[in-house]
Amino acid sequence: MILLSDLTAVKAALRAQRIETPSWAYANSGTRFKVFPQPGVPRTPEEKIADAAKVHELTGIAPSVALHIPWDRVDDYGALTKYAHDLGIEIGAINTNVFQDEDYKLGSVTNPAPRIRRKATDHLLEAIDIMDATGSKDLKFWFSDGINYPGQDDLRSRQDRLAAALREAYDRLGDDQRILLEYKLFEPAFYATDVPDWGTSYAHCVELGPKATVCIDTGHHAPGTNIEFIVAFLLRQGKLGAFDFNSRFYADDDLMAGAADPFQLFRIMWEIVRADALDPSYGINFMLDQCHNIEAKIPAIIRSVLNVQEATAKALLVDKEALFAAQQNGDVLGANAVLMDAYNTDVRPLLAELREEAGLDPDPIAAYHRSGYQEKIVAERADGRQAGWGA
Ligand code: LRH
Ligand code: MN
Ligand code: MN
Repeated sequence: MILLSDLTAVKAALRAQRIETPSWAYANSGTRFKVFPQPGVPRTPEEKIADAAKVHELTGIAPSVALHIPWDRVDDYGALTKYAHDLGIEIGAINTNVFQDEDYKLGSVTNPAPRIRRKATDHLLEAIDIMDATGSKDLKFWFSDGINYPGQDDLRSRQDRLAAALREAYDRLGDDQRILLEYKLFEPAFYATDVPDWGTSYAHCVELGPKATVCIDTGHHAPGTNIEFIVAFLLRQGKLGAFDFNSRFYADDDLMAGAADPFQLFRIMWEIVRADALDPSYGINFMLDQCHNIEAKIPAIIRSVLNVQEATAKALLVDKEALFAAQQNGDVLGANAVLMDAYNTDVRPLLAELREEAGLDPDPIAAYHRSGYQEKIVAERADGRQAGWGA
């Protein structure tokens, strides 16, 4: 039973919610088999930011964009930041890329060759310079490092090399900057990955200190993994820094958040709400990390933002008192019913009302289609220089 006074609090929490969109989701992408280019896709980091600004304008809750270096490399990051600010956008997490260079065949920061480790670590440090220039607070690391065959390299030495590179980057961080260390079960390495799971990431973050936290990419686990348990555990330890939200049916599918398993997204957001960790002041960066290979990109990103918002609204509707009482009483079915009642609530009318109250269109996707933006970018960006993964 939701009281009117509770609804005011739910709406306030939803108004404060922030979701960060990834620059690379606006660009062309594909599987390793084929990239299907789309007309109107951005050619430059500026155009990716302009698209992100459109998503924010229509949803009201996506005011920052994550960059990926070198995909978003520019000469003047100060100018790029000013360009973003003029459109109402902040520069979010700076993602490093040590996975697309010939030199990194046997690893980047864990490579057996000192010269290559140096090159990779220098890239991590370069990303901190970019943070200084853009005002970004989050430095995100994902290492593709790993090995394909037993015996190929020494597992333990690779952990030592990883720790050394992380330490060097950590020591270079400013006071209000932090590291987000992302893990992934496998791919591109198939036998052993150097940061394969949350435990490895967590242990390195603890060793580094308070400015290092774990990033959970929802597509990076073995099938059946209970991700909300990881969320609850890391929150309790104060070590959850960020999410890369996306959906998966098989492996790292990078589909729209909330598309494959909206119930899982709700369970994750419930742990966030349970810990009072939704508000931006808590410090969790709720990012998307997706690729829209066959569907229209901007509408897909809007859909993803709305899916996260819907899961959050449902989590905020959980009747906490009833839930905790049922748990205390050992009422297994009652407790489960409280959670399911919230999940089964249709929150779309509530969110439409919230948007109208904020002066937004109640249906952001319809508003996008009516806006003429897609036709405009298709006409303006028609010279075939579209950006993609690696551009
Ligand atoms: C790795 C990953 C990581 C990268 C992004 C492009 O699979 O999730 O976050 O930076 O994809
Ligand atoms: Mn990711
Ligand atoms: Mn991924």
